[in-house]
Amino acid sequence: MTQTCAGSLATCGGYYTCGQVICAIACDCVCHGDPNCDGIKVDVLDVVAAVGVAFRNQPSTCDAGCTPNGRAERTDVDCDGDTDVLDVLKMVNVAFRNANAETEFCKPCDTPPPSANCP
Ligand SMILES: [Ca+2]
Ligand SMILES: [Ca+2]
Repeated sequence: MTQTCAGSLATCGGYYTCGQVICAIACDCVCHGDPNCDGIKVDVLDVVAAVGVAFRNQPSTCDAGCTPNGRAERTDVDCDGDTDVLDVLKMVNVAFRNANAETEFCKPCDTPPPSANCP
């Protein structure tokens, strides 16, 4: 994915690799939708983790280098900036109803979520 570079190399920070005009996004979201980051996306442990964030005040697990906005929640699989019942439903669909994580989940690299829970 490429994105027009807004400014100088400094503006791009650690997230973009800047050319003169184009920034290539070095996006690494391997744990998105996989809160325990065991490479299995999604199983019951991931669903339990998302339920904890959505309903039990558990802190979000955030990853840097995963969105132009800075950090993204692993359990915010619809990229609206928060982990709630909709994210839990999407994860349940992938874990137990044969939904495809590729189509069910948003891509934080392409759709930068606001990062209110990931300061
Ligand atoms: Ca997992
Ligand atoms: Ca969400």
